[in-house]
Amino acid sequence: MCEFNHGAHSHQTLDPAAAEMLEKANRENVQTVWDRFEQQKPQCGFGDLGLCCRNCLQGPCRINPFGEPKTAICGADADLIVARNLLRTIVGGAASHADHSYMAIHCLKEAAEGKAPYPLKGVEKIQSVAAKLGLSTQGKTDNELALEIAHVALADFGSYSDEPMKWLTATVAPELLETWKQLGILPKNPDREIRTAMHQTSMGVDGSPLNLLLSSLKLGLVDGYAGLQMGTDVQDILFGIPYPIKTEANLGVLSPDKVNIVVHGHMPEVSEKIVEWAKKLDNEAIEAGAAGINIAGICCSGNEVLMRQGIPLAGNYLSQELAIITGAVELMVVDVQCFMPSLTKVASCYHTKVVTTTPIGQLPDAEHIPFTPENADMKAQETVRLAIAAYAKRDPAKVQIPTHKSEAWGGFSVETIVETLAKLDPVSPLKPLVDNIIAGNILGAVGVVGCNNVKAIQDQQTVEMVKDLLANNVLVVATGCTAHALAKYGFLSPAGAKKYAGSKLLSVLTAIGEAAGLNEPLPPVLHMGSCVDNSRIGDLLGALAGYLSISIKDLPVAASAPELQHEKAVSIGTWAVALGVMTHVGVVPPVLGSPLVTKVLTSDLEGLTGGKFFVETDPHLAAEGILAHILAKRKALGI
Ligand code: MSK
Repeated sequence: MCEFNHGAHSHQTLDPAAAEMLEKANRENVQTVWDRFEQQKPQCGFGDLGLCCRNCLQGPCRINPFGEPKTAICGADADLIVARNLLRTIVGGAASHADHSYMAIHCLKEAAEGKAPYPLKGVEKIQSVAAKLGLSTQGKTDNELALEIAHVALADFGSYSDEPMKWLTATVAPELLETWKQLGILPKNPDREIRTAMHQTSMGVDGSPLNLLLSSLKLGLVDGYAGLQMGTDVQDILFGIPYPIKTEANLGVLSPDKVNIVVHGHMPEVSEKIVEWAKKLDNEAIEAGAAGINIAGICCSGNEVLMRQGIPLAGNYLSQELAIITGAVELMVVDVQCFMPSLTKVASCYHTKVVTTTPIGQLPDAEHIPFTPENADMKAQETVRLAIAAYAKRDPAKVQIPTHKSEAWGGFSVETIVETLAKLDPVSPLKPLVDNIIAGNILGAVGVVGCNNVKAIQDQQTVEMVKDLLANNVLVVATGCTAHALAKYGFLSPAGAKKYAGSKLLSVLTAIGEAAGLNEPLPPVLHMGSCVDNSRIGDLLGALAGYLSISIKDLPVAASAPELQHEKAVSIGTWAVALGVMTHVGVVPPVLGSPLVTKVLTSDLEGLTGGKFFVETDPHLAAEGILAHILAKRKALGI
């Protein structure tokens, strides 16, 4: 199986641990994502520009940006094709997040009814979500209230009325609701919006690029509220609100003498149970000759169990194959989203078992262990025991674990941030933060989120841009694989504050750290969680805008996805733009084939929502653009 002949090409990563594993892959003839990227070159120019249409069987059609043909067989021009393709991309992202959220709601319902073995750990969140939804809490047990919350969520998915989603209207400020109402983009039942958008983009329906772009904004809101917000709220009820917790990041967290299990994907329903049963079955691993069981995370399953349990991060999206190439991973368990179909092929070169767990996320050569909320204990035990059994098959000659790992802090939920600030001002916790923004000690804040993309050097755009932002006293919050990237280079540690933060920002981080009793600064980048946890950033922005009685669009803030790859990153970005946030992307999305769509996204949208996209692949120029935006917002506020 392992007979890939690597051609001469340089592997593209900033991460020394990843580089070490790529050399090992070369020696052992294992193909990786970087090799497959080489094989795809040159990538299709029509696809790159968004000018290819496959929406009917007369096609595929393509538009020539430099001549003829200027229309597809049906008459669709470049603007229409690009706008339709963009909406379908956002539908893909919104559907992923809404389905993720739906799975969590199902689990909450089963747990609250006593049918699934998940004790509800987020009791404070039950109260705050119930209050947000306007539910009476009197005389109700936590389980009764949680069940009612699950029913409100399910009612949004089952609604056939023309009212907008309850979860959305309960979350956002009236002024934002009014903006979205005027634009006609308030989503109703999320499933219906996803269906309608697929219909709208099918052959012979919507011929208006501008109407399709408005629907893109609407689907961004579907992602934001049926996916991110609902998903985070429900997961916090099930698994607890995250609080600051210390861990380590990079491939060096894998253990040379323990059974290594890597959790990968997005669903904490699976990864939390694996962590629970790994602890309970540690003795069985010792009986099998190992020193115990070590769990590490990849992608957002990793973020979920880091945020609540301090499980270390093995790596981000582009490192998933590399974890197996260490030869030290007994088992990788995946659930949904972001796991490469190549995993089983890489695993076949080693002793690693790959386990799939959901009906929609299967791999032909993997072991399928179907998890449900009801059988999760049994299936988690089965999975952990499979890993223990695999330990005996580990080949010491093939084991090479990089030594690289860094200290990293996670768990910065909004609740935690407010609680920490309350140490400085118990009456008005946001005041110290806002005062420091007004005084210029914190110039602004940027949410840096998203993935790795093989088109960019792994982690480089993220690291270089964030360095520039921090040096200019901009506070950074991070989620997803970007948080992993920053964790690897020390940005999520107190030492990172001294190394990377500008002097004014450092003094604020030090003051907050001391007030919180840490005796050291807060990390300069606050890890707020997984992809769905981007809702926490939205909540923080809403709270700051509310405190100042201004709109989110007027805050000196921005968002950035320097290395995005997934459709979800595009739909999250669209939600951020709908909120009024300028959103940088460091990989050019396939829209440049339409001057109209490009202009609307990067300019005209600002007149509608206050937000827009900013495309820049150079990390230093990206930081410059973001800083200019923050300074302009400060000037407009008179600060
Ligand atoms: S896992 S969507 S590669 S952040 Fe959320 Fe990472 Fe992007 Fe997947």
